[in-house]
Amino acid sequence: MHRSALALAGLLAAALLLLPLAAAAADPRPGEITEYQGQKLSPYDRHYDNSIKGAQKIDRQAYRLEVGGLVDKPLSLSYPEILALASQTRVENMPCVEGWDERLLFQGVAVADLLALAGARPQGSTVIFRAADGYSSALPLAYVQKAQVLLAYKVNGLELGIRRGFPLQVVAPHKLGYKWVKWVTAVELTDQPHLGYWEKKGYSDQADTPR
Ligand SMILES: Nc1nc2c(c(=O)[nH]1)N[C@H]1C(S)=C(S)[C@@H](COP(=O)(O)O)O[C@H]1N2
Ligand SMILES: [Mo]
Repeated sequence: MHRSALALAGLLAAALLLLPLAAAAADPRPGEITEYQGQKLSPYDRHYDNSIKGAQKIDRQAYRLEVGGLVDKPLSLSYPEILALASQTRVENMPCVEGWDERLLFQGVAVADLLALAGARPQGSTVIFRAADGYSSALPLAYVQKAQVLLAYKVNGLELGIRRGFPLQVVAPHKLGYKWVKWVTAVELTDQPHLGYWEKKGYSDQADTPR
């Protein structure tokens, strides 16, 4: 009894000592943008990783983004080819169902532009995003166009590292985090509904968030 009370007090003291360390924001990386047009950004570096199979290592030279499905001219784009396309830069908030948010500055290519480039056929209604870890998620084409969904290659001004989803992460404004596919390898236009990894397990396919 006495000993366990002492041990408990020791644990509490240790926790109190470590608390300020855990709460302190990570130092920004060299060149990291921390504020944009008056908005404070979440840090690029954070400690958790909730992805289904951990970070995926994608070879920069061998990488191709496939854009296919209901298109007339399927694309197979290298990383430099993607960087050479017209891009957009925007702050967006990503809310996870686990209860946390990240407000980050993204730069990337509009998925609607890629589909137009590939000659999207009019019967396409759903856009599927597939990733190197076998993960997938889908979004309605109308939403992809209206919300200007991006395939981002930069976060807070920095190239996406392997934990951030190198080379590309989906940026899906006002949708929950599980729509924000990382390590994207393929974009597929279809006229069929598609339930992604978490959607198949019962999470909402709409995944709308008021935030
Ligand atoms: N390929 C892939 N993408 C994924 C996931 C995953 O497991 N695999 N997890 C999703 C979930 S549930 C969330 S909340 C976000 C987390 O993104 P972040 O690491 O950029 O914060 O990634 C999403 N994209
Ligand atoms: Mo999530």
